[in-house]
Amino acid sequence: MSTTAKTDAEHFDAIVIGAGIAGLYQLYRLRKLGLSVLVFEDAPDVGGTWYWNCYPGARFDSESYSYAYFFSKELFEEWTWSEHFAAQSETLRYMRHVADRFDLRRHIRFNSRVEHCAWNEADKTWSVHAGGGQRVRAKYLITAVGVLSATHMPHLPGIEEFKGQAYHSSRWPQGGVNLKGKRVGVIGTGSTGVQIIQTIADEVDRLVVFQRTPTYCAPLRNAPVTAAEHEAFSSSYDALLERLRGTPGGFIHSPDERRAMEVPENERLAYYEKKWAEPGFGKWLGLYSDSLSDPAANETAAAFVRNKIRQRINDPAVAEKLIPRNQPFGAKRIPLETHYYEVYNRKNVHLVDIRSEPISRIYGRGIRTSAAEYELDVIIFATGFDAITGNLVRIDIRGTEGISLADSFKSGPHSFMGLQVAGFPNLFTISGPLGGFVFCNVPRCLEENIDWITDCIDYMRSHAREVIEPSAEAERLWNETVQEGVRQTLLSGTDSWFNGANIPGKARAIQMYVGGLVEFRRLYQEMVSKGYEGFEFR
Ligand code: NA7
Repeated sequence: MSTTAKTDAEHFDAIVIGAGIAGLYQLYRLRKLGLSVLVFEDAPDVGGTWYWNCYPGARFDSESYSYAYFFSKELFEEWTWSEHFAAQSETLRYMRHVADRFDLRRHIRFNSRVEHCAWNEADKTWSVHAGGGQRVRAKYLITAVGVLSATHMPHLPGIEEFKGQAYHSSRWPQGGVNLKGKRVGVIGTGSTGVQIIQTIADEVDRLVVFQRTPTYCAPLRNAPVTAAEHEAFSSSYDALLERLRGTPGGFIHSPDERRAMEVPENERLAYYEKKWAEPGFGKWLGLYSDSLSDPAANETAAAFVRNKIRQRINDPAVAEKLIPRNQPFGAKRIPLETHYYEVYNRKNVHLVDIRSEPISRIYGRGIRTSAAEYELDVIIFATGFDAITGNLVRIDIRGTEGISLADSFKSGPHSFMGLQVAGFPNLFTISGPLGGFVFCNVPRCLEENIDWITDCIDYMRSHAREVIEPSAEAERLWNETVQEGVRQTLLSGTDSWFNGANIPGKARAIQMYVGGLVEFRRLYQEMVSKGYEGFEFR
């Protein structure tokens, strides 16, 4: 039985931190197992990333049907997505529906930020302190804190002097912001900046985009889902699930097995054109098998995309600023866009390349660069996230030796398969660092990660095991596997949130296993079949 009453001595089987996509499903699974579960959620509602990121233009870059939960066939079949790539408001509505349909809310405490967690070796429990003086204990602590949710706000001098409105995209006011007729500056041109810029350009009086690194963007090609398409999707649950489980990233897209240079140039270009014309990530994840590992193969795709970008921009000088140089195509996540490049053909839009014209400070009326002053009413920081580990290290989590997770990760994250961290018993980290449940279509990975955790807890209960923790040696060997995988790709050489390079002071280290979900599944299943090899039980 669960209780949500607030007393000092509250004890649960499991505490879950976060009520986003992961937290809701983890709650559902553990409750089914008969555990008492309490979920702490910082926000006043469910949704996680999809609650906070309500900025203009926020939407999926995965196909809606592939992003939905698959744990309930009935849920899958009864929900109708209105667009192939749904907008944030629709996704949040879906998540609220899931919370209500499965009666999950009564186990969730909203407006409750977890501040401190400490392992007690004596009674083998976690004590958890959350906002408002809440104190609880639990045998298992599960973080469902999101991969992209710890806001990265750059330290720009003078930021506090700005007299207008300033927002980070991931803390956008829930009621929206009226940008009509305003002078708006956007800092950041990753997926978020791109979505904002293309959405607000024709509404604002003047838009100034501050770009540090140009990014390869590719067309999303969104469209409404027709009644016939909905019919086809909702009756294809089994086939779709099988397809998603067979691709490296849990997306519907998978690469052509051939190597790029094996394919005659004409045929290769025709293939790139075909992918370009299709919706979604096929133009990134559906290229050749060596597109993200062989520089020559990659360059064929990069040149193709550079050409596509150039064709869409009227002013060649602006085009040159927007075209990435010395950067492999797809070594960081590709923003999918709708008329993004055409925005720069508008008279009210100005692009500032802050590598050649650096921001010197923010001042009362706007942003000052080395070359000019830009007067602004609103500044939007689309500057991304301290990804994967950010929200873990912002909570004071103390393991067996009293060492914090933040200190433990100082020289780079460590874990065994992203599932657990040595020194932190009975702590399960959903989408944890160095794991194989990160580089993917997020819900597909999360469901699989959560199924693993739930099965593990079930195993512990049926085998009278109280504590599970990976060995330091297992972590060391796993890290070698991760690093070996990364060496075979172009990912580590490109600055991005994949390797922590976007956060000043963060150890630059790849933060995830990149060998693909299919191979990762094989590895973790083998580990389980060998009696959870690499873990120690007490
Ligand atoms: P990203 O992809 O990390 O993009 C952040 C953007 O902000 C990127 O253009 C950065 O430039 C820029 N940035 C970051 N810090 C600064 C400073 N200090 N000054 C100027 N510009 C800066 O985050 P998003 O939110 O767009 O997307 C994250 C993921 O969410 C995305 O991959 C999808 O999976 C959904 P940089 O490139 O680092 O030079």
